[in-house]
Amino acid sequence: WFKEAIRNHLLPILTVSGVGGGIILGLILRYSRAEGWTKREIMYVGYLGELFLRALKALIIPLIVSSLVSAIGSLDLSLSKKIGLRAVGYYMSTTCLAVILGIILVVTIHPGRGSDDGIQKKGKGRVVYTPDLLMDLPRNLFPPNLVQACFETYKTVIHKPDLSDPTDKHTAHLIQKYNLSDGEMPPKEEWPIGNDYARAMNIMGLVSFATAMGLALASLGPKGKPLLDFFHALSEATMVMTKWLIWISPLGILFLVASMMIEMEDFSVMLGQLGMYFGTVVLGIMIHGLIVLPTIYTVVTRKTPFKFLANMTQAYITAFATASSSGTLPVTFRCLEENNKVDPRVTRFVIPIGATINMDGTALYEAVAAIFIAQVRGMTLSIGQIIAISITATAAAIGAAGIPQAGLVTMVMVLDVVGLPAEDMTLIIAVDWFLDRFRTMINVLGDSIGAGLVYELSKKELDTLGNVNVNGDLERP
Ligand code: DAS
Repeated sequence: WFKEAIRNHLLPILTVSGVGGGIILGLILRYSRAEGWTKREIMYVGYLGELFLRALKALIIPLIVSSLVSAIGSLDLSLSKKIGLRAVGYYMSTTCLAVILGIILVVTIHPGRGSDDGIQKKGKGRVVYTPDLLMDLPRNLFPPNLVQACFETYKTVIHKPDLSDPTDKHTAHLIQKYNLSDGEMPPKEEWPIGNDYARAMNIMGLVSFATAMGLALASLGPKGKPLLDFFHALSEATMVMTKWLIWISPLGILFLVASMMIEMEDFSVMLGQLGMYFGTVVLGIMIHGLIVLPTIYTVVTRKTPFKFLANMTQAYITAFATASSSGTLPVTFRCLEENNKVDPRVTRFVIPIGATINMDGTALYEAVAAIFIAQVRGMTLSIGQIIAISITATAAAIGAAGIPQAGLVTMVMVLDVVGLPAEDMTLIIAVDWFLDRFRTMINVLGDSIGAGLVYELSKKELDTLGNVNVNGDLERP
């Protein structure tokens, strides 16, 4: 028991000590030099953390594609199409509701308040940081960023943009990315238009391609098995790599927090903001989990949800403790089938795919976090950017796997959509491991209610399906 407890709780202990160590190291460094730090030196302090973030970025594409293709490819399409459509319809609608709820809350509560004058804006009044890409190259040696590095090398070294000409689209990108304080930021309307949408649609495109590939493999049946096994193995391997990264994260967090402590202008404002942000996420999760989802269950099944929800308690507790929807699967199955008497033919079909693509808690969290960071940076987001964020948060939640802090991995792409650098995750990384437990609990709750709901609606189809034999496999009629 003791070993199990340590393994389950060692990571949070390491993460909290990483944050604590980062704060102490950052304060020592900050007050050890009266003349302050240049942006480049701050970059050196945060360097290991930066590498950690780049490694996270490198995992995004393999994680999303493999977890989606592997989950959807395993669907048994010969089963009732109606059950599948009901399940996917429920997943998409509840995920969208979660994102909309998150955006309404974060825009009304405005947790990033207090830095409207952008005091947390990076690089304000700092030494000009020239984009020395040769120095940057080691940071970019991960696949997705390699292309970006070449592109930036072209723009900076070969193209040599004239920084005084704000209409040059490369200049605007570099000014924004490197906080160059030479030329003032060009007015918003001159920035490269549409890039927010473009990036959001890229990610949605990736998710829809992976979904289509999964459905194609599922429809191929035995012929698709070799390729499907490849994606299963890729998914397992990517999750192992993500777990390795998550175990290294305390070290990365230490240096990221240290570099943030050096350059942060006003602690009390930041702590207040972080508290408000934490409250916003938990409030959203509670509203979604205790009001929205049970209401949907009641309206659709005409039954009160209390008994059903009470029977799932063990699953919520496991989800909170492990911060992993996939890790909670065995308990979710048992609670649904033994306590709530949901037919195994439905749970076997709905739950495995739900654990991967139906993550309401994560979707809400990604939207809130990205908009919160923009607020802290003093950025005013246009409605178009908020729509781009909601599209990307939905795609990020669908693509995230049900493992600890998977939401952190996909958060990088939500920030990227509105041009926020991945380093800005440092603002929320300190509380992410704890919020992960809340969002995982809601992810599992959403999957369970989905199974219960689909079961209630599919009773008449169930006699057309096969029976589940003693070892839980489906036998067609
Ligand atoms: N921990 C993930 C899960 O298992 C959720 C997340 O990281 O956002 O659902």
